[in-house]
Amino acid sequence: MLDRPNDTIVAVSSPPGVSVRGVVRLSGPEAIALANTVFEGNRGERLLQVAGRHRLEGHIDLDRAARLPAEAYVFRAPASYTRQDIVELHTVGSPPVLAAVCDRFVTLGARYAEPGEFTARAYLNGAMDLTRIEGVAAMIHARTDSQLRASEALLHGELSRRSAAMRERLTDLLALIEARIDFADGPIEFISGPEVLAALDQTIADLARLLRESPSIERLGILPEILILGRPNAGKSTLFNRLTGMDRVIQSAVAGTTRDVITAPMPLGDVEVMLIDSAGWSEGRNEDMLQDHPDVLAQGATQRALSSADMILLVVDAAAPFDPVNNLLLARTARRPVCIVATKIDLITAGHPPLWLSRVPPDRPVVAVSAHTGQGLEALRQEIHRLVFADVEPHGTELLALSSRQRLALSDAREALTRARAMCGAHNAPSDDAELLALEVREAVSALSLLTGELVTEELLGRIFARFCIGK
Ligand SMILES: Nc1nc2c(ncn2[C@@H]2O[C@H](COP(=O)(O)OP(=O)(O)OP(=O)(O)O)[C@@H](O)[C@H]2O)c(=O)[nH]1
Ligand SMILES: [Mg+2]
Repeated sequence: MLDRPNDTIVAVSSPPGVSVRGVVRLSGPEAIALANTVFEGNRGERLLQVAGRHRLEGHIDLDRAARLPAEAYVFRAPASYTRQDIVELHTVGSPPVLAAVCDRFVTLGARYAEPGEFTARAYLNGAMDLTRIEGVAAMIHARTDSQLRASEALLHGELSRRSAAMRERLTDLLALIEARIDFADGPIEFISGPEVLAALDQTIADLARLLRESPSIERLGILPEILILGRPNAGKSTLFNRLTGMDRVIQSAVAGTTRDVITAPMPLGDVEVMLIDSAGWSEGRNEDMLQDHPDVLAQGATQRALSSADMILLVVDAAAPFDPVNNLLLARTARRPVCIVATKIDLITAGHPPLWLSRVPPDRPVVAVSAHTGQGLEALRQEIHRLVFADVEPHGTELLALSSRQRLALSDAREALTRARAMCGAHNAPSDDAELLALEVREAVSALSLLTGELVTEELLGRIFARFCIGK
């Protein structure tokens, strides 16, 4: 892909599936000429005649039988995403139609784009640096609101800006240190010891702050896990199915129906969480059983989910007499966000909530629901949202998440500078060994260059672009 930057490439760049509008995108020297062969404006305008950036309403003619209403967007090089000529044809979002349009362009000499190839061209042609490219990749894969915002920050170059400022400071420092090496015996002092220390300390502090305050972008993409826990037959699977809108889990009046943990995404307003259904909990009983008994295995899976869940829904059958095992379960979930869900509320005569509901610890909110009538489910969703997302994103709009590659480059830079700092010794003066000092500062500069892609390897590019989908 990187070795054929002048092929004209084509791909469907709208999401897969049927939609009102689909987009076919072409980039390369022949993009406009190729689009010109199938597209005509409503007043007979031809794409080859339009200048600069232009939008035309018209139609696509694949053959005489079918005319598709379409809009063409022309972006002439270099004022385009890839800095090449780009044409986007927006037409009906039917996958076979969009495939037929792409096929036509391929017959005429275009090549199908590989995943990420449009963005790779933007990079190769200098329109974007690597941190912004990773912003695009992260945005494509964003599954949560916070991840989307973090990827936007990357895309808009927030990380490049911050690292460019640090690099500039270090490059200046390096020039002065090197001048001192070259003119060691001269009368001029190019930079004083305290100045070197100040520049090093400032940059080490900036790097440390960036590393400390930026969550990992991969972690932001992982949905928070909400475990449904409770005694056999409490109504866990029925609640799971209701909340996820799926009919995945068998629910039945026979206790012990669910044998393993089952997960499914659950929409929660504009975010998503991962809901986990588990087998009914039987405290104390399993120790006596054979180790490979299915109940023991099921409980093991629940236990693992319990240790990693971000929040727990403790499901209690409100229509049944209170079961003391629930108190043990509450104790097991101490220090974790827990919501007690009193199910089957439809079976209780109005006005007579079970007594135990009023006795739970005050920091454990209780929501009464009926998975059958839907009563209380909205209140439960709000409670989950509150407990899971209450403390998230203390940095607000400044949130800048880092990929593990970026984190590594920043840590390398910090370590090199820390070594340089140690060389300066305790006397607040830079070491006489200026060459070694210069070496470490140079190392930090190249780690930062690796971050934005000024120093880059084919392998690294391959890994980054592998995260893209076709058409981007
Ligand atoms: N009336 C009423 N019945 C419910 C409600 N929720 C669940 N049930 C019934 O309670 C029984 C047990 O439900 P399940 O969802 O299978 O319970 P579970 O906790 O998953 O059970 P195990 O997997 O065996 O631990 C079923 O007969 C459900 O129809 C509810 O809100 N109202
Ligand atoms: Mg179940």
